Amino acid sequence: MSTPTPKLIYPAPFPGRGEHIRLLLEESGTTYTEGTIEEFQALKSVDSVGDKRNTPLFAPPFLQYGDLTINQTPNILLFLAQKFNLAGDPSDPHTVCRLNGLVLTALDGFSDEIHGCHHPLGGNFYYEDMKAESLARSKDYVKNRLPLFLGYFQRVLKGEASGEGPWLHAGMFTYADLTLFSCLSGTRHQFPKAFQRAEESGKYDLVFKLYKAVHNRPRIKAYLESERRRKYGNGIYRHYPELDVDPEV
Ligand SMILES: N[C@@H](CCC(=O)N[C@@H](CS)C(=O)NCC(=O)O)C(=O)O
Repeated sequence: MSTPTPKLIYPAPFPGRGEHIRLLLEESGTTYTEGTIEEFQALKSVDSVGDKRNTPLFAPPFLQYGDLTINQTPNILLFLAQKFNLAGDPSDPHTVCRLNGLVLTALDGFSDEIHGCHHPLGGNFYYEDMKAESLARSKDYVKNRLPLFLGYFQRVLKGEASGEGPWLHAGMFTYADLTLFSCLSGTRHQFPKAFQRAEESGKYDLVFKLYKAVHNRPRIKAYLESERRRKYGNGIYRHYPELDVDPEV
C-alpha cells in the first residue's frame, strides 16, 4: 500500500495557525499538497456531519492523510511529527507527553494569547471596535506575559532534561523546537519592539539561540526565503503600530 500524501487545508493568504503545520511538513522534506477553498468550505460547513470514519471538524487548520481528516493544530502536529520522525520515541509516554506539553504551552503563550491582544473581546468583533481594550491587553502582554513565557522556555532549556545543544528535549531536534520557532516568529512580527528588548536583555539567550538554530536549518531557511512562505497579514499575528508597545517606556 502506498504512503498517503498529506494535504494541509488552510487556504488563507497569511501564515496563521496553518504555518505551524506547514513548517513541520517543510522540515520533514515530504511532498505535501494544499487544499482548495472549496475543500475548506466543505469541511468547515455547519451542515457537515463528517463521514463513516471522521467526525465533523470545528475550525481550521485541517489535515487530510489518506482517509483520516483531523483538526486542532497540536493534534495535527503530534500526528505528523510521529509520522515524520520529529517526535523522539512515540512509544515512550514520557516523551509524547513532554513534547505535547511544550507545544501546547508555546501555542498558549505565543499564539492564543497573541491573538487575544488584538481580539480581547472575541473573534466576532472588529479590531477597530476594541482598540482601547487591545492596547490595554497588549501592554500587559509585553510587560508581564511575554517575559513569563520566554522565562519558562529559558528554564526548560537550562534544565537537565533538555540535554545537550540548543533543543528543548533530550538533546534532539523535535517538532516542539519547530513550533516554538514558528510561534516566536509570529510574536516578533506583532511585537517587534518587545521582541528586540527581550533579545537584548540577554535573559532569554537560550531561547533566542534555539530560534536562530531553527531558522538556519537548511530546509526551513530555504522555505522561509521561498515564494511559498506567506506574508503576515490579517491572521493571528498582526502588526498594528499602535499596539507595538515598548515595555521599557
Ligand atoms: N484550537 C484550535 C483553534 C482553531 C481556530 O481558532 N481556527 C481559526 C482559524 S486560524 C478559526 O477559523 N476559528 C473559527 C472559530 O473559532 O469560530 C487550533 O489550535 O487549531
